[in-house]
Amino acid sequence: MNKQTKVWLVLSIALSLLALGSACSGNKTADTNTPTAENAAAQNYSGPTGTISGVVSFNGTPPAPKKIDTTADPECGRKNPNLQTDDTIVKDGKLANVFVYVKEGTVEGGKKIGEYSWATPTSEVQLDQNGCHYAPHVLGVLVNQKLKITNSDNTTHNIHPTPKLNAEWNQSQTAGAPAIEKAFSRAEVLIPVKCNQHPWMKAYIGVMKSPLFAVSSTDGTYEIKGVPPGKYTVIAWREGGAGTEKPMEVTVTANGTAKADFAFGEGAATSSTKPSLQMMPAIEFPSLHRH
Ligand SMILES: [Cu+2]
Repeated sequence: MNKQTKVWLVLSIALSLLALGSACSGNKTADTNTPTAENAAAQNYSGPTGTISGVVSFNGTPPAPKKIDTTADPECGRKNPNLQTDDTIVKDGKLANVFVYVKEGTVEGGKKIGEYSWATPTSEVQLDQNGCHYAPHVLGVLVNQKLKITNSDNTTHNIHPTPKLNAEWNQSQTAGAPAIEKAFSRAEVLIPVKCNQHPWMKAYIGVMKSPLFAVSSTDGTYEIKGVPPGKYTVIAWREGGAGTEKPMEVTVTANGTAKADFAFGEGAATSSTKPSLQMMPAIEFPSLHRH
């Protein structure tokens, strides 16, 4: 093969690669119709992951749930005659409704967890109003993920999130009205939600940029799957006042399970207690718009 042929060969290979390349980017452009799919393709973590799991305890005697006076709306009393406060749900010393999330940290290899992005799930998260009570009481969604709010009661509710970083809104939902679909565009941990009709109704929504969060169950357990190996600050957040948070340093290995148990209540002051509802954005991810 002479020199000229070689040059020609190299050139044609380069040209074919270019053509291939533009075909690919053509596909990606089409994907931008689903805004986060593109981010996911470009920035998602793809490697082995581990799990963070643990149990949230409540030390000492928990405050007894109080019966709620529902006389203002007889329908609430009829459907849910034993309605009680739900800010502290403790069973056998284990605390439910604690929001546990990876706040920050470094993935093995040196990149910050905030440098990765996750696709917005196409699935929706449901918040139901049933018996003049929000269910679930504490929940998480990803930024821009659909939140579907339903009314299972024969009365009118008025859903009213009071965020600090997102836009505030409130909306009435009569009995039998279709679901209200909403999303939050900015990460915020956590947004209190109230009902303007029933002052006792409260819920909390964590708006997250990553799915690295969980809510403790009635047995106090939680599990966060899909965590890239690395070292992280994990926060356990519990409602009350402006919220109380407990941080913990956690090391996650590939395919391993890191244990992180938390405790609230009396004598559980192993870590700082500070208001977290003031300005506690979730992991600060950089903006990943490509265009
Ligand atoms: Cu209500």
